[in-house]
Amino acid sequence: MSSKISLTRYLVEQQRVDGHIPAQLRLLLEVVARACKSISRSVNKGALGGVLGSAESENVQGEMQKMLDIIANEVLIEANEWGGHLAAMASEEMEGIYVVPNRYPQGEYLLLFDPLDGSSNIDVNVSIGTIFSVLKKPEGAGVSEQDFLQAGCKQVAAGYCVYGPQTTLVLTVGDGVAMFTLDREQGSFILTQENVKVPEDTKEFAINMSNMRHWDAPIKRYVDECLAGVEGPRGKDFNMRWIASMVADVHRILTRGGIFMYPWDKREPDKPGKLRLMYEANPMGWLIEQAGGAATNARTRILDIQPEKLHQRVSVVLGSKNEVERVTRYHNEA
Ligand code: P6P
Repeated sequence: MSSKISLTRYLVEQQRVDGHIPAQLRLLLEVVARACKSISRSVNKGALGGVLGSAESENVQGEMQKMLDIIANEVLIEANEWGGHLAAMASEEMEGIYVVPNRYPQGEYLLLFDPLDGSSNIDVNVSIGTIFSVLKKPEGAGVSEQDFLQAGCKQVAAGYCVYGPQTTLVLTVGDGVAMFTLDREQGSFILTQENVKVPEDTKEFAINMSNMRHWDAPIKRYVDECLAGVEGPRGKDFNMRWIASMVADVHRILTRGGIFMYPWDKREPDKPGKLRLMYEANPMGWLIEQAGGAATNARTRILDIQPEKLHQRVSVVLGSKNEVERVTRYHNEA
């Protein structure tokens, strides 16, 4: 019987065999995974845990917070602040960075996260998830928000945990993408897929179609051609999915291919898009690239974007390489 490989063993081997990740980064990732297990327990309790519904407060994005948003944020902060591997954290739910208190040793990594992405799905029992990204703190004493403003290509680890029919942790440390499914009886994440690959072509697109009248012409051209099906210029029929939970949509694409789009639209012309660069687009973009896909802002590679603000937004087109490149081509031709 093939021995089950736990997340711990996978990370130890990435550290020892491949010399790929330092011990401090391995420890950080194990702490994040444990925090995700704890969040999964709260999510799975739902109404029984008294954790559904609104928290009657707004986050820095001006969005109504759900109680589980706040719980997930606190779980990640409390799990990671004492271990000595982090200097500071940044979260979608907090305006400024959270510097590790002086009573704990400061480490060399920076952790960014969207503690519970897809909040609008919490109360209707649809998959949600935690997205995380790890950067190295620049040399020098202390830590500031400026230290976080690194392009996505500087990430040293990225991943998400999707809380769905299974709780699955998906991770890259720059050596491909691996998936770990939570074995609740043992309480450990077990390796269930490695060397994840996104097919270069697809027949499945994901976008919120209710925004169609607000899109720019190249996006409209691309979607119209998908809708035209086999009689249209693409010569094939397409399927559509939109879960309105980026983690769930990206997980489907990593599992069977597809293209995900949350483009700029004219409702808020001064904003490049809805999704956040640092703790949504960058980690998801790196995972997709590590699995052989592509991730752009409809024109240029997401991981090359030099951030100017911690919570800055970005347009996102990611997934099967040939489809993402087609969207870029249509923007260049416009
Ligand atoms: P809409 C969830 O709120 C989120 O940030 C992503 O997870 C998701 O892809 C998107 O917003 C859904 O946005 O406008 O379709 O509700």
